[in-house]
Amino acid sequence: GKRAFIAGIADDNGYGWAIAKSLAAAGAEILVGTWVPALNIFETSLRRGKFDQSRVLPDGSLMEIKKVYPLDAVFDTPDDVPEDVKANKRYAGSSNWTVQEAAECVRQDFGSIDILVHSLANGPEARTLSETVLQELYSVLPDGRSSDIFSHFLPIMNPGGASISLTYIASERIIPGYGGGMSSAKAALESDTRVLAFEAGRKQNIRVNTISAGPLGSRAAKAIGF
Ligand code: ZID
Repeated sequence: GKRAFIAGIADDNGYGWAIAKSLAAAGAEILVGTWVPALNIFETSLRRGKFDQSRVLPDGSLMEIKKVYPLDAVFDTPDDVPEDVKANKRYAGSSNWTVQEAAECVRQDFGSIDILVHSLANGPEARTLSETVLQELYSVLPDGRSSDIFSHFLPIMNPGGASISLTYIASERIIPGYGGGMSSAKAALESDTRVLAFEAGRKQNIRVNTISAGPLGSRAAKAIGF
């Protein structure tokens, strides 16, 4: 079977969860990358069965998540993490959550993956962090980090594998309300996708695509009033 790593699941309402379910239904093994501050509640909810109803697959079985990795895609390597984030209570309890370290942990645990899913958006949780951290977050939106995620996970991807991310038509057309860096982050994501598809396709026979998604009442969508 195939092994998939899905970055960007912290509840059962978003695209990441739905994609994970489709992959699980098709027989893939599911690994998940969850935003560090949301990790505790996500794992607790999973363990307590809060998501059991939405874990049901078409054959009646429940989707198994093989392992949940803490991840903060804003930070490429440990050197990129500012002191106030390191000291933040919600981060100090977890380790190895930069993109580079998460990819290395997956490699140590499982060797390789076949499918990489980038389903990151800017969570409303960001608003509860300090102003300084907030500024850092807005200057490097997770959407804009797709090439970092890709460059660290590509080396552990098997030839013939595939990567997808989620984009939005606001990259090309004016969608009122979809501003503040979000439309340009999607434009960057689409541009990165084209370049990465060319490079990774030639070097490693890996497909790179982004899907322009329709509206879904996820946490991120509600946070921006969509
Ligand atoms: P979600 O909140 O379920 O998923 C985003 C995840 O990213 C959450 O689990 C966060 O915790 C996590 N996250 C945030 N920051 C970080 C970080 N630094 N490190 C690690 N994880 C982090 O929301 P979702 O499922 O809506 O978002 C998934 C992807 O779909 C995002 O790239 C969206 O931009 C994209 N997308 C969503 C929608 C939508 O409607 N939900 C649309 C298009 C694209 C869209 O906005 N008409 C109007 C609007 C839209 C489409 C049509």
